[in-house]
Amino acid sequence: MNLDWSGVDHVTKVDPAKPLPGDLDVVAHTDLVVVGGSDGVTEANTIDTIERVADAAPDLPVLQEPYSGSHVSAATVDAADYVAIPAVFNGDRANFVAKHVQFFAEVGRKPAELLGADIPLLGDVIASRGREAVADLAEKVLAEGYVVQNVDSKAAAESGVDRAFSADEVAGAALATESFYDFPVFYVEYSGTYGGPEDVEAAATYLADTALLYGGGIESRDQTAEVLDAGADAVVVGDCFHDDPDRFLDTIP
Ligand code: 1GP
Repeated sequence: MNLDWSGVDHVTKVDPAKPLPGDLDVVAHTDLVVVGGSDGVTEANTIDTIERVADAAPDLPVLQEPYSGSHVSAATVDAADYVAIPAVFNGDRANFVAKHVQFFAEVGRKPAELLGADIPLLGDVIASRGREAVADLAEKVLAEGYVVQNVDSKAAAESGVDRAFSADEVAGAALATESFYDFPVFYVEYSGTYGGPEDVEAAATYLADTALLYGGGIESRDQTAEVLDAGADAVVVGDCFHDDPDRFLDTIP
């Protein structure tokens, strides 16, 4: 599954565990919202955040980006347009393979609980309706190849990252994302600090069909421009949306 990234060059990452800005209407200036964080996220605060963003900007596409299957439910799948699931190349095994197997095993085992489908508990009917319910979720799943480059961030701690990749390794991860894993998104994550254009340039070399996102420390239009000029399809802005709405508006290209 992929969304149409043409026309999306500014993404806002809204953390359900952080207070929202007083004037939430500023969110309408972005092109797409990702709801997710690295600490303190729950199903309940995810739904609340998706609903508040939808009230402020009804036409904005919203991705839920969980770091645990416990954030995903029938209600969140229903509320979000997509469920973006990170696979962290420089993370530990849990964050490239194990969490995903666990999540999809849960979907297969309990599709009714997860997806809210009314599934009779008998024979072949379970199998066929269960597959339909799973297909509903699969329609919304968006796999993201990730590199987490700020080893001091909560995102690094959550995904078991203890070493940033070199630019060559970032390029290799991007190439693998497009030509081997076939994920629709590659995400260079510098969460909390500005990483500059180098990794984006390295990744962009190998990406033709994969959307290239950069997030981390963006606080100005100049930084947005630098990252987009380096080859990113979109920048992702997080902290400054929560902390300083005026500065946030200055990151819009
Ligand atoms: C975090 O990439 C996003 O997941 C955005 O980073 O919070 O540093 O803007 P910042």
